[in-house]
Amino acid sequence: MKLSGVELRRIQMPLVAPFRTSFGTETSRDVLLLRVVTGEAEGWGECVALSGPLYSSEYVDAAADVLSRFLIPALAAHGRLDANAVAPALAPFKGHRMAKAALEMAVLDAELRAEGRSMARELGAVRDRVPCGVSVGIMSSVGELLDAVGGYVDAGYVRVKLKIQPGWDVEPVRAVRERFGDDVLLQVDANTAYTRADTRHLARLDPFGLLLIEQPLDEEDVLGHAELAKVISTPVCLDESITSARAAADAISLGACAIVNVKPGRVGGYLEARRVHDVCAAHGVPVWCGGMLETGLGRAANVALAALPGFTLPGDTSASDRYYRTDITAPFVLEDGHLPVPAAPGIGVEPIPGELEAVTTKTQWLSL
Ligand code: NPQ
Ligand code: MG
Repeated sequence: MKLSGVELRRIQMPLVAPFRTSFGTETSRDVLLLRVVTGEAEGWGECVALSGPLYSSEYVDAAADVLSRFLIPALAAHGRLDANAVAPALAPFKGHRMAKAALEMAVLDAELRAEGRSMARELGAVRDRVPCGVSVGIMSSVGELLDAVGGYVDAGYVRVKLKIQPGWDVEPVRAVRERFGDDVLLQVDANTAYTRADTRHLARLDPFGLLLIEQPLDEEDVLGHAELAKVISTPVCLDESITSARAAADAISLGACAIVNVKPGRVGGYLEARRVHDVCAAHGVPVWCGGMLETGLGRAANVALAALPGFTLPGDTSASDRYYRTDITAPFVLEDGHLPVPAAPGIGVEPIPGELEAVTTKTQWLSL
């Protein structure tokens, strides 16, 4: 493929309700989209970086900057190109995995559309629908949390994940177990809010039969997770620490995780995400697909990834209306707790022009 240009488009999507995690509260999602234009087709990429460097070191303005000043010009210098060549072409630039992932996603989408192949087929999907979980933010009271969880259970979500932090952990978990019973698949996500000194406290979650505890400790404290895993009975799952397939292999070898959350943006793209899946499968480690409050574009690609055979746990691939009243694509709607895997060429969905325009705050065209 020959690239003719890339459009960077910033959109602002209001959330249906504030989303609170251990690192902060968001009421709106500031997203960077890429549209790659080639001689044969166009492709869409979505950058999952947040407005501030709170989940990881990346943030949207930095992603737009590194894309326009370094990553896109480096691709342009390559001449003819396919999606497999994107990561090697960008490898001289350190870090910025979410920015790289967005660019690779857009090139992959364009390539697959040109060839009439779906992302699901390309990645190796073995299912045409995937079971869905939901991530439930920190609330101001347990009563409010129980109402929220009740709504999601009624909507059909097959798994519930509670965001936790010191002061909001044992009590909400106990309350959800008491109200909804032992059969609900329940897990927690701390987004690095604890330290090794909290080991005894985290062991208090053991009696609740959680599926997993996600990223209790610092992103760089892989050894700490291995030490913690020896003491607590809840399986440890890593999110922030897993930045590549190699990081996944190392963490598994160290005994730092029994389960891995796969997020394509965090590892530099869907092709590396598939390698994380492969490494985990080779070690018998179950994986599930994480979420970054994607629009329908990123959601479509995530659902395709979640259809791979090693994704044996329900992911954070929720329906569009979990986060957005109006999505920029046709909405993903929960059917019997599942989302359908798009089968059309590329990511299988496209923005609705009017909806996209309505949320756009800025566009920039880079001619190549
Ligand atoms: C996680 N996602 O697994 C992330 C964190 C995350 C679905 O829990 C705005 C505010 C956007 C908070 C994107 C889920 C966010 C956000 C992702 C948190 O750790
Ligand atoms: Mg997480």
